[in-house]
Amino acid sequence: MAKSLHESLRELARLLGELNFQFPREGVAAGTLRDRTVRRLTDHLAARGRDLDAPLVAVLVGSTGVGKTTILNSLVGEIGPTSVQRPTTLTPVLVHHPDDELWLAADRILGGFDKIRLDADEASAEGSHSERPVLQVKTSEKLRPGIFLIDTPDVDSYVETNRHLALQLLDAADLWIFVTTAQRYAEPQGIDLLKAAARRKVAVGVVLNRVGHGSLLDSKTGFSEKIQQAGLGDTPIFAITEGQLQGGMLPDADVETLKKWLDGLAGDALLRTATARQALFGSLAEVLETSRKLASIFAAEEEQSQRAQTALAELAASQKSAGEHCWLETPILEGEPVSRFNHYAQAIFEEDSAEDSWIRKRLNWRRSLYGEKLSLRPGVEAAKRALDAAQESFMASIPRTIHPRLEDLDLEPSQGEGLGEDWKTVSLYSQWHRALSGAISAKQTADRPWREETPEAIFLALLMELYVAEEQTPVTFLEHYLTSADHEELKTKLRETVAGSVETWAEEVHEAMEKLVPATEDNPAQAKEILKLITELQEQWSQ
Ligand SMILES: Nc1nc2c(ncn2[C@@H]2O[C@H](COP(=O)(O)OP(=O)(O)OP(=O)(O)O)[C@@H](O)[C@H]2O)c(=O)[nH]1
Ligand SMILES: [Mg+2]
Repeated sequence: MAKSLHESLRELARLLGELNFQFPREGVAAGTLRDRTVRRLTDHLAARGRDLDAPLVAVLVGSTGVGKTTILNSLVGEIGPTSVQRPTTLTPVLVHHPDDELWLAADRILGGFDKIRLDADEASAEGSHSERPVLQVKTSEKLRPGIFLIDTPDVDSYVETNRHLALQLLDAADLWIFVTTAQRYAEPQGIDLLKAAARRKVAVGVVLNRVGHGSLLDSKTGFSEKIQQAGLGDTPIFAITEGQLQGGMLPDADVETLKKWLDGLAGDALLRTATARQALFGSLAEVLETSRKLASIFAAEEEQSQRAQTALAELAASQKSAGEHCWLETPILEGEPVSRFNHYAQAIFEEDSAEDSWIRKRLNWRRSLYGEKLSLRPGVEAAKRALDAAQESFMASIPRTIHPRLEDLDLEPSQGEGLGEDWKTVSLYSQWHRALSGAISAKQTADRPWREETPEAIFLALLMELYVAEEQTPVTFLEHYLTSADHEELKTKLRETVAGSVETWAEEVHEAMEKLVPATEDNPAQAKEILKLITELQEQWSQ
């Protein structure tokens, strides 16, 4: 048996909700768009798909200070505060006739909001601790049954939560009542909103507030042109002339035609259902289009993931040779180990060249006075410190070479363009970089990869380097010290030890990076399931 519209929409919301986008996107993060689409499906479409005859959800929407709250108060009696302070309305207020109360219970309609009754006692009004945004709810006998009238915060607000709240309400509404003034109707934000309504095919009424005396015809004609240009045909315009407010409210006569229009929509079951259906299918077409885009972006992540793997493999190879180079170039045979060696060699030289036992005694006496011991140890310790410093600089070079390579990967698919509105972007690149740096610094603090004898081998190598290269080296000492040593073997051993450590590190860093490349094998299958459901929905329900 075919699924009901309600069931199919909930299924689509579930499948979209499982899309775990892992690659960065230009402009808008696909994840944010996914969340908004899921909300539209659950808050509005699935709910409407089940209860087409529920009261119409009508939102008063517009910029701050155009008079939305004043108009609502004038229509239904004083509800919310109006003010010269901008913006005033921060929490949306829903007004309904007492007969419609049950529709709001059990979240059948506007399920994405926590409803707090303004006319209930204080205790229940304070009871909300959920993550969902709050909708204050009030009843009014002045409103007909069949409509929920909602006053929203300013849709183009500089306050981010206001913008998001207003957008979320627009997404859940069946009727947009766009409020503007004679001075502000041509502002681009308002025109964009009208265009969005035209795209969605949602029913719209517009209120042109604060029209100057004698300029009604001019204002109405000018605004009407803008409305036509935005693609909205026969939208009713309710003009309200500028006048004195009475107790903060407009005289009844000024809102009479608007009230009649709303009463007419609420009271006529056929008209109401037709309006709800229009919003449902208009929004559904948009949501299906967006879902299709989300599915194809998600499927494309599989290919991006493979590109990342290939790039990383290339990177690992070049990283290895860069690492070896870095090691061989490192000034391990300079600095402190060298001066330690000179000190040591000088002492041995002195001892070696002392002709009689009395001089030797004096040398021994001086050494014990200054606490000097003729020992390889300080030199080996110095070599160890030099090795530590070389490791630090090798590790530090890894992110410096890897990060630019990641940016070169160009992981932005073209389908990602133009999806966004005003939703916060999330940089997954930065998360990726942070995770990589974390993996590298974890390696940095891990145990040293060389064996105990490595510093000693380095110190001995130092002896040989000086023996071979430096004229002023105490040759007799070196001859004495190195008579039994096999130089070539020692040098080879040292190089092997160092190269072995570098290779291990390069491999470990590469493995850590590979783990960071998102696993996307299931993406194509998940996307396919969504596309199949979209096709079914289109065949069954669209047009
Ligand atoms: N004189 C006169 N003042 C008005 C009229 N409509 C609104 N006002 C005043 O304009 C100011 C803003 O009105 P509000 O109703 O708070 O505007 P709003 O659209 O709800 O604003 P936000 O809640 O910030 O989005 C208030 O001081 C109102 O008293 C009108 O028709 N005539
Ligand atoms: Mg307001």
